[in-house]
Amino acid sequence: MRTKAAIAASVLIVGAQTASADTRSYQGDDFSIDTYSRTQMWVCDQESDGHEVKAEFRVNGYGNSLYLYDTDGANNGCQKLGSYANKIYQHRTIEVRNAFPDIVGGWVYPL
Ligand SMILES: [Ca+2]
Ligand SMILES: [Ca+2]
Repeated sequence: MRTKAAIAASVLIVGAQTASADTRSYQGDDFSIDTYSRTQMWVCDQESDGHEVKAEFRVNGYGNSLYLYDTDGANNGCQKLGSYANKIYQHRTIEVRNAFPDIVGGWVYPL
């Protein structure tokens, strides 16, 4: 008589660490994040509060701030901009409000 042994293979899924240390600037749950070794900018609305969110960011070699907008006020994915030839060296999240001052997240400086 043959005995069949069932072997349960358990697969451990470990959260993948991205190659670069992506850095986030939060405003509430909304955030901006640099990705792809600081060459691409994302801005992610996580609140569905009707307010537009934008990332203000600066890239090495450019004098002025650049902006990336998530305008629909809904938590439905991130907007992306890049890739840049040079590195993003600072960014922050800003919630845009029409009748009130914008709410500005802290600058972050990705390494
Ligand atoms: Ca918001
Ligand atoms: Ca959105």
